[in-house]
Amino acid sequence: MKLEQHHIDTFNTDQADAHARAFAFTAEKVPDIQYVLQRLQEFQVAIPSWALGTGGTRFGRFSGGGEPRSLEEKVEDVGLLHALNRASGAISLHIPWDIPENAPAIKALAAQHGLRFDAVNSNTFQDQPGQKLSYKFGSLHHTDKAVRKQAIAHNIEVVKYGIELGSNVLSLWLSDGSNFPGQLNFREAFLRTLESLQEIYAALPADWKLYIEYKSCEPNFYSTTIADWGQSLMLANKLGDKALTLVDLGHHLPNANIEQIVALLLMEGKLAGFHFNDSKYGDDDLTVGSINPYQLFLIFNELVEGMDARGMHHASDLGWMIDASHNVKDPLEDLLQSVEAIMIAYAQALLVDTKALAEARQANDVVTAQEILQEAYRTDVRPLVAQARLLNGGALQPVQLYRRLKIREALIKERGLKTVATGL
Ligand SMILES: [Mn+2]
Repeated sequence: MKLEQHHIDTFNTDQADAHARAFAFTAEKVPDIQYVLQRLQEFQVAIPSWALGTGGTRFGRFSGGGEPRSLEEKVEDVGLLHALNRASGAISLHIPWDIPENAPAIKALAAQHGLRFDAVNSNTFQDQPGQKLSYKFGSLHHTDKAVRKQAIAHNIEVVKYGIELGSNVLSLWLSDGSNFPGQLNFREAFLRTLESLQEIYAALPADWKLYIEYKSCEPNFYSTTIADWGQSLMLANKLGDKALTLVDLGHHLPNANIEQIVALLLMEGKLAGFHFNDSKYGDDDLTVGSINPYQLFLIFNELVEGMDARGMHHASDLGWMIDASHNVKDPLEDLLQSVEAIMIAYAQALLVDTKALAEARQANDVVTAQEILQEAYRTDVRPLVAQARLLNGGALQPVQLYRRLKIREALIKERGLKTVATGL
């Protein structure tokens, strides 16, 4: 299904007066409102193809109905999100869950919805039907060279699909690790991983990048071969300029200071971008901003400051993607909430009085420094985000309109109640 622009326009007209009052109230306090609106209008967050279906846990999976049955339907779902919020203009594919059989046709379909293809993701954390060798004991770090070769070949094949789709990033996450002390020689596992990555890196086209994601634990419970940003950065530095460290918010040990990690990776020119989600305990894959919105704001504050210091373009010089899974929510509603939370945190970061903050820091005026950050964080920027969306042709209230138009009901009618999208 495809949304008609008149549905959005009619809905916006109904809300126009209330929105205009709220926008005027906030905008009046923003010194350069045009700058903020332009940045918000440009900012796009990629939607992963695996987040469009209801996810499960190791205990079970409860599908919600109307889930996309094919890659084409996944593109249509992201098209719906983008029509509503005008900030979801890219889709990130996971191979082999979503193999583009006919790349020109899928590219054309995406273009119809105003979408481009973001990073392509490889998968060596599970065995596929008919696969010759198993990844039970890892992939790129495996003790058996034949398994490593198979995993390397898979990554190079993913790049090939990406080239057909117009992507220019291979995003890589390994579940490689160990479950028990003694199982693995850490140093040798790391060096085997490096050697495998060198082969993949050598196969990258000149204009491509390799994002190396890290994760502290799970599915392995004793060690992960790329466990933290230091280990990822070591690999990225050894590989070369095209290799960068990807930060997934849920992949840290509890209470890690992620904003500090981000600031330093950015300073080194080694930050690839983000996988957004939220968590309370571990890699919980919760809706962005649902647990710790202040942390999200502090991260964006470092991103904006750090990118400005390096003269980077906020929207296009880092990779922005959601990486989450939804057990109990309608995935499309969840993604709308997640993108909204990201836009809110970004808008708040754009409001920080950086000059006053630098002065307060120089003078060691701790109270003023904290006040400046919290002043921005406590500003209700939702009308600014809504105004940017309105200017882009999106809906003032995407979730409300999604429900009013009964989009999920229409998708269930079209696709059936018992559809299960590929993914975890
Ligand atoms: Mn991730």
